[in-house]
Amino acid sequence: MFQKILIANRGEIALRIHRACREMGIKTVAVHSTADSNAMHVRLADESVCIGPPPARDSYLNKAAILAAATITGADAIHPGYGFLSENADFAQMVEEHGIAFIGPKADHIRMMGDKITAKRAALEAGLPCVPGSKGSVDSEEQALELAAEMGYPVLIKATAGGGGKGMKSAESPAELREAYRLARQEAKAAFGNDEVYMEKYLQKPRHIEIQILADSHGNVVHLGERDCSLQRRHQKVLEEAPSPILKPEERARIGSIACTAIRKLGYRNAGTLEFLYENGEFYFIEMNTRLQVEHPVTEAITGLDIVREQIRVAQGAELGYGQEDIRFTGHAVECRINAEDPDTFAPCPGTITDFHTPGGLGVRVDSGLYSGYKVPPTYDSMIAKLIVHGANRTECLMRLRRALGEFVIGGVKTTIPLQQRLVENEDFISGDYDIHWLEKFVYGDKH
Ligand code: MV4
Repeated sequence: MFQKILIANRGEIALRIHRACREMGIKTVAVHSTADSNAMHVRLADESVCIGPPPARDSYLNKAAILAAATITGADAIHPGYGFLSENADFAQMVEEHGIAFIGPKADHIRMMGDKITAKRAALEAGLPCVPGSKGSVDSEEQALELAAEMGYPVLIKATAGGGGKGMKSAESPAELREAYRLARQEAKAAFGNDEVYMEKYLQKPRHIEIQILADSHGNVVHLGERDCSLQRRHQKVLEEAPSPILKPEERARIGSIACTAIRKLGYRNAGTLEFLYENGEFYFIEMNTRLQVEHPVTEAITGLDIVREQIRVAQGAELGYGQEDIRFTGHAVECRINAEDPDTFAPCPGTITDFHTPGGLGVRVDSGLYSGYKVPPTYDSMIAKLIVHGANRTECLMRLRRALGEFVIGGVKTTIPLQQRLVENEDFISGDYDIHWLEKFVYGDKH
């Protein structure tokens, strides 16, 4: 059993992980940059170690400094959270080689899913439905043109090392494809130092639906249903909900069962998320995330499970101890991401928090490292809080969400709360009628 866990992250997720550890009677070590000396997770942790200056590459991405901190504090395990080193296979491997448990999957699984071509190949072999496309990489413009002619337009060129939309270009004609192919490779090279690309049929109005799974090291796998993450702006999720307002129970059971079978075949351990595009009643696998995700609390709300606790348990070698039939889905949950940004221009807005009053009451959860007097540093991601609301059904959930957003007071910095307030009053959103492009139009276009 783990006695002490080092939390290799910052902000709300470091605090979230600390809370699970504290409830389990596990001591915590916070690591932090010089910009985060006064952070809430550092204050609450049993021990803390400063690992470097503000830039992430010198602190939260500094593998040697984090390993040294784990060694000197005698931590048994490292929880990487999300972002930073959470999907870095070399780090996971280094940690394990030092006799410290990595609270995540095996390095080989991180590596496999990090490369989108090997991920898709593995997914296909494990029986997941994928978007039609190239078998592997597309290595020349001629090959791209030939394949597109067979598949039919529109097509999409994606970076193998990608994710997050970088190195992704669509094309509706051969002329566009020549340009898209060149640009995608160029962008991928610049962003990832790897210009390998592949091709898919371009789905024009899908939803982004992801399936949360939990797997132990004994071959037990369950799914915790889906999250609808279609409301994104520039590949940043803004609001997520579970269950998806458009999925039927039979569809959930079918894709959930396919997902569990695939995860079992892969021999995967840890929490994980299978990302799908959903269009015209069909699921198409696109990527797998091998980490805890920002939006995990909506799944926790509807299942009553503590996903971080489950991650820690399975990393210790414990069995899940329950089967799919024991997972009950109750009600509806929504998460609003609250960023320190101008709600109109999205320009980051760091600064000192002068007031902080969080909403409360039945079905309301706020995950945030903020407090009155805290200084939001300019160095990191601008997400400063998550508001998660649960209700008996979607209507109740949205009424409660409007009430909770109205109670939220964050003074001293601009936040995206006003944008979230407009969103939850919108007719299309209320009826659940949105796809992955809808939010961009809402923010910039004709949906005000
Ligand atoms: C796609 C797609 C349409 N067709 N693949 C964007 C990021 C990357 N993770 C996958 N992405 C997409 N892949 C095919 N074959 C459209 C997107 C996409 C998207 C996906 C999910 C949520 C928001 C999005 C916004 C733009 C494009």
